[in-house]
Amino acid sequence: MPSMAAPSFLSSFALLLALCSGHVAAQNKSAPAITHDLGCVHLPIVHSTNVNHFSDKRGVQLKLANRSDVAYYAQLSIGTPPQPVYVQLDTGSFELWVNPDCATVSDGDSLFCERAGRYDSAKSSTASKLGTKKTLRYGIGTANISYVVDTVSLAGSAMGLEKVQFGVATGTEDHFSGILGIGYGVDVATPYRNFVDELQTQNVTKVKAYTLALGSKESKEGVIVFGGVDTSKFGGPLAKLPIIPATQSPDQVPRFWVNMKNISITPPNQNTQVYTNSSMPVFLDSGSTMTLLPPNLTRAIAKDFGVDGPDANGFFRIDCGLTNVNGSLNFAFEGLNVRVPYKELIREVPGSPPACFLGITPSSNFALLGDTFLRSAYVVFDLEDNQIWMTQAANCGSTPMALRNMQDLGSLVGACGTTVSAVVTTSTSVTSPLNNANPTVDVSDTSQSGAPSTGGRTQGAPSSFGARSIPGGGSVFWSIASIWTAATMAGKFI
Ligand SMILES: *[C@@H]1O[C@H](CO)[C@@H](O)[C@H](O)[C@H]1NC(C)=O
Ligand SMILES: *[C@@H]1O[C@H](CO)[C@@H](O)[C@H](O)[C@H]1NC(C)=O
Ligand SMILES: *[C@@H]1O[C@H](CO)[C@@H](O)[C@H](O)[C@H]1NC(C)=O
Ligand SMILES: *[C@@H]1O[C@H](CO)[C@@H](O)[C@H](O)[C@H]1NC(C)=O
Ligand SMILES: *[C@@H]1O[C@H](CO)[C@@H](O)[C@H](O)[C@H]1NC(C)=O
Ligand SMILES: *[C@@H]1O[C@H](CO)[C@@H](O)[C@H](O)[C@H]1NC(C)=O
Ligand SMILES: *[C@@H]1O[C@H](CO)[C@@H](O)[C@H](O)[C@H]1NC(C)=O
Ligand SMILES: CC(=O)N[C@H]1CO[C@H](CO)[C@@H](O)[C@@H]1O
Repeated sequence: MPSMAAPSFLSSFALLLALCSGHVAAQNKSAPAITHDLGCVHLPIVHSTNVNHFSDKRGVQLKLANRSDVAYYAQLSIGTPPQPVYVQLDTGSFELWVNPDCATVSDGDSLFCERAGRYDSAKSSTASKLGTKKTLRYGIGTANISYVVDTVSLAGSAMGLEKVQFGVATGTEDHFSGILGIGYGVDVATPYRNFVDELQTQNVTKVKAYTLALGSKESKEGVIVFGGVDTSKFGGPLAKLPIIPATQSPDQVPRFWVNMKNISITPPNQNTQVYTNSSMPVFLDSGSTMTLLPPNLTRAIAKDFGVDGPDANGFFRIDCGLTNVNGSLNFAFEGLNVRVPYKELIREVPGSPPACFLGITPSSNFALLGDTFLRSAYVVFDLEDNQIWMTQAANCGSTPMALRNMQDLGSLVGACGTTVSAVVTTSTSVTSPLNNANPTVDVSDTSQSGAPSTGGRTQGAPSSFGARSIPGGGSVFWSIASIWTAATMAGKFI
């Protein structure tokens, strides 16, 4: 039996301070900070405030640092002494790896890449190399990794994990940070315990579950709570959606597949219209900047945003003025309707003038809800009971709490008030007096024929996601960290 006790440097307050100074030193070494998350102003260990529902010290809170709206990161500290590294949080893949080759990405991305931090196993007294290698293939890019086992702690947290297996890249293409795959792990998608498995095995979390609140574009900061929830990031109850078992899912890969009932649009005049053929299984993918939907559906939505066709890269360029229009695209699930405000749906690429794109791109191979959806949702991923708990995201403070068991979620009510809730209790449709309708929003699809389009999806080759840059758009890299190809999955138990 390996010793599972928390390393002593992680369990003392003195070393919490050491972690903080390590953090500052790294910022100092790598010139301008990539995050404002400096210093240890709040104790990042989650404390229970409700002893009836929550155990103490069983949730771990990480701050997410956004990089514009391209991808979402968390900071890990790896090794002894700890080396801070930013990794992209990816619900759609399964493994942790670090040290991308920053020379293979574009100028703007390489700077970010370098500042995200690197891990050197030679500088860690607790590192051991396993001598095994693997190639990971993503929707965009590949990574060749060698496996290492080392201590991993959560930046700014006193919680730590010993003997965590992860990859150190020996060569990568098109990756500007390492990736923290937080999908299914041991016995499902990986032959070893992944990061989420280890959190539970080493009793850092009580449950194999975590909560993702990416945060709105405006708030620029979200939170992931491993083993717990943040009740100040939603209002009202959560709706429970079963995760579709891999064997019944469109691509047979164990992802967070759920049944989407329909998509509708609510323009400023409040005249909500449901899109035809918008009922289908979708998976929740924080590793994808964009939401991917079938071409016909994407085109119908794009039309309502005033654009007829995609550009050469498959993106729908839209009027940036729409970010100020009070409308929403709504994603309905059983008992739940998540409203995504235009502002959050639209991908704004900085520049002069800025360019704006519909946050949905067409894909015949995948239906996934990426960051352009997830920013507006509050999602609990329960890898134990294979459930998603979801509602509208809100923000009324910070109340991270640990979960003792997943059943507690059934009676949990968010602190932000029920007016922000997305959970449907009656089927009354609301029609309010009109605001001034926006002339660029032309709702044309009014019918709904609910044939779920489940058939025929296969895992795509990376080339099916080829469009990665927008001419003249500067650094507009987008990410699909998580679409593993069939080759990657086939090799998963090697
Ligand atoms: C984790 O908790 C369980 C149940 O309380 C206990 O049996 C086990 O020994 C603990 N493991 C570690 C590594 O502390
Ligand atoms: C880091 O900060 C310390 C103290 O603020 C300073 O003395 C040192 O020169 C800095 N190092 C670099 C590489 O900037
Ligand atoms: C990964 O390794 C394979 C096999 O050795 C090699 O062909 C490929 O070029 C490597 N890829 C990268 C990005 O280093
Ligand atoms: C909706 O799906 C049906 C059945 O697959 C198809 O015949 C029809 O053309 C689709 N409609 C649109 C607008 O894509
Ligand atoms: C897409 O729409 C066209 C025209 O409405 C229709 O003919 C075609 O069947 C649709 N494709 C799918 C996959 O529904
Ligand atoms: C947007 O529309 C909603 C629903 O009608 C309304 O409650 C809200 O006040 C509107 N906001 C603005 C800024 O007009
Ligand atoms: C959309 O889905 C929701 C949730 O299942 C359902 O209540 C609603 O009736 C659906 N709308 C249409 C037009 O199918
Ligand atoms: C920490 C970080 O990278 N924050 C950035 C989040 O995104 C906005 C733009 O939307 C940047 O201004 C922040 O610097």
